[in-house]
Amino acid sequence: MHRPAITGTGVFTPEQGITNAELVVAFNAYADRWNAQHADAIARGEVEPMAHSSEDFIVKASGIEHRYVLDKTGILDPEVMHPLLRQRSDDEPGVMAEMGVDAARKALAQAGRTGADVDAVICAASNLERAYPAVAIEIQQLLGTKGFAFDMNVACSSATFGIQAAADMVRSGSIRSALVVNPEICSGHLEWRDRDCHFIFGDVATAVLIERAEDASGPYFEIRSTRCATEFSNNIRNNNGFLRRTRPDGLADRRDMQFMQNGRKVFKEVLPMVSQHIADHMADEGVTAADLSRLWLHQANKTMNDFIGRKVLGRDPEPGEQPNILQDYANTSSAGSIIAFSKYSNDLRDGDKGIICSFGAGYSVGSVIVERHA
Ligand code: CO8
Repeated sequence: MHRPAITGTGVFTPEQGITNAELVVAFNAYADRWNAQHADAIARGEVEPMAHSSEDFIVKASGIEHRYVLDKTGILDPEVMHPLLRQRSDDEPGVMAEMGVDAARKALAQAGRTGADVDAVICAASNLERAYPAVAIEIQQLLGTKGFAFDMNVACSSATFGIQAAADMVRSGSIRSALVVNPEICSGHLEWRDRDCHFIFGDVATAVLIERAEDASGPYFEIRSTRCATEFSNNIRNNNGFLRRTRPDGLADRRDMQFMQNGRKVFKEVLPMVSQHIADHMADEGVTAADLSRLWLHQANKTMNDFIGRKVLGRDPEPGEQPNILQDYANTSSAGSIIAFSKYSNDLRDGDKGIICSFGAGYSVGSVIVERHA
């Protein structure tokens, strides 16, 4: 048996960003147009007018102030209201592979490695841009890694579940190293025309390199233990899929072909599930709150993270103990906790411990207990 360790992390951040102010202006213009187009039906009481969105609500309800996206022009155009990405030929890298490779190269550079040192690539993300061939295999080819590659999807928990899969393979000895890559193009499956959720998501890609601890050439985070759990729920759902054209109105502009959630229910049901999950994981590993230097939580909602931080530590987290990045990146699905880990972990000292934790659609929860070796 070997000790798996995270030896490098990388984040690809898109060049374009959207502030809440820009987002609300575009949404309200869209709502005004829609109300004008449906003025008669609204007057007859057949449909409700669309209400305006508000910056104050967004910050108060979520803590989100800004998001990065691959294309803001389409999203902010009231006649379009979704990103516009060019069609790429099959001979050039796909967009998910391209952003994943950028994050992966940064992770490899941090660890002092090249693609040739890697035995496996897992592309773990909420959505995949095509059915096949696997995006992971394209990343494998672009990086020149050895061995094998595969895609997996556990929505918001894709990264932590991917880390467990890779860590288990490294631990057992079937591979020496793996890249877990998380290209999340959340703007592609967000319904920008729905004020209940139009502010929630952003785009990003993250990567972690996992190697045997004895192979590490610099400081690393030993993966002490991982734990994954799932419980079926329809409260976060997207019905788009490969059977779409087989259904009578499958190609229609249907609301359920984009991200949908019952945010209040998710909030109420996921909080106790996550708090208990982390508490059980820590107890089974003999880790107490006093042993933890940092929590890198899923980045969906600031109030939710404050609550989980208090539950896990038994007190209000000190500034920096539970870093949030959602104010800048919004919810980036599985990548959120990895962005936080990548940006806020280098200051930890030898022996310091922390927990990476994701939660969301499925429902799914994944926790990874790590220990710094400097
Ligand atoms: N502006 C102004 N008012 C608004 C707006 C808006 N934009 N939106 C809603 N309101 C109004 C509502 O209409 C409602 O009015 P009323 O009280 O009159 O009915 C009022 O504000 C309150 O609305 P809510 O009850 O919906 O507001 P909440 O306080 O619950 O906040 C949140 C909404 C922020 C969504 C909150 O419920 C939340 O964060 N819940 C947790 C959600 C969560 O963690 N989800 C997991 C996300 S899934 C994930 O991370 C990955 C999924 C897979 C990837 C998908 C990628 C696209």
